Amino acid sequence: MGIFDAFREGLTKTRNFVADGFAKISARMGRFDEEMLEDLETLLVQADVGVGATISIMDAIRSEMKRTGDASREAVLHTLSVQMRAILGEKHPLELQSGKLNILLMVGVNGTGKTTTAGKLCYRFRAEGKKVILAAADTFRAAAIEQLQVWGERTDTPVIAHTEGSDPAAVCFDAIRSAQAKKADLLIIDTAGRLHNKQNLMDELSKIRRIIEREAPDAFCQTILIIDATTGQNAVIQAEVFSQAVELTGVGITKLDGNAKGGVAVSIAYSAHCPILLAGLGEGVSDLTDFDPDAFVASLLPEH
Ligand SMILES: Nc1nc2c(ncn2[C@@H]2O[C@H](COP(=O)(O)OP(=O)(O)OP(=O)(O)O)[C@@H](O)[C@H]2O)c(=O)[nH]1
Ligand SMILES: [Mg+2]
Repeated sequence: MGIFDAFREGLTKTRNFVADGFAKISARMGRFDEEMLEDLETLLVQADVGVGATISIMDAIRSEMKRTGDASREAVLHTLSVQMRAILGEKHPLELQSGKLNILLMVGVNGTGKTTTAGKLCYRFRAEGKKVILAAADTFRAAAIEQLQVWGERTDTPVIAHTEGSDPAAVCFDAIRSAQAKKADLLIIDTAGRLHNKQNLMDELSKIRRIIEREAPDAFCQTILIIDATTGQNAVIQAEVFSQAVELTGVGITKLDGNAKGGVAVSIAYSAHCPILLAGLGEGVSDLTDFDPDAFVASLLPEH
């Protein structure tokens, strides 16, 4: 499946919500009036585009209408699409550097999809012929270690794990040593779900970072915050707070499928100041793609 089709299929519920809402508003009259613009504003906020991004989009729509005198459905939709695209910025695919060890550190709050995304990334990079190792640095629950081991089996990837309750930084130490000995291309570290206000968990993350810097100073390390689209504006707050606490390379947004909250990507791009790298569009092993702003906007809005 091409990237446009993947987004289109994954974002069906959000598109239905936004496109149906837009159709209802624009069906009232041929031209947009102030009441219709206000309804469009409400629709965007309901689709989790966020208040800040929505205001900026609506300001642009109003001033473009004033400038051109064109208040048609097509003109409004065009400006909406251009503005969303501008907020989302350039495409930032997740890339590895060749000839050295790459490390991906998966962070985020509970249940956002860190382990699943780590597994999907294994699948993707194994398919590209890369030598990959998984580190089970979520030692909080035995089930978390087992869950990662299942992904290891599924993707034919070795998993470095200790027992439940052991030191996550020690797991990382062993995993780095193993990755170096095997000349692996990529080490993916799965961490425990943490709340940004839980100081001990944030400290644990800093300790992992220090181990990486000490033991693998030449590695190319990327820290990816995994956020769950279904949590709407809460996801935006997580992105803001985590980007202040740890040096984030970018964000992966999961669960863009199956709900009407896909607009949250626009909200995150508007407020979090860090690129969206990945999109989770389902639970399957191949339901992960690089975040593609063009495909995203085309999938969210009605045809025009
Ligand atoms: N529909 C859908 N479900 C997803 C996606 N990504 C993850 N999930 C599901 O979300 C649930 C939680 O995923 P996990 O990968 O266990 O999340 P986690 O962040 O590792 O959770 P903790 O380790 O408890 O912090 C699982 O049931 C996954 O199958 C996605 O892109 N789409
Ligand atoms: Mg997990």
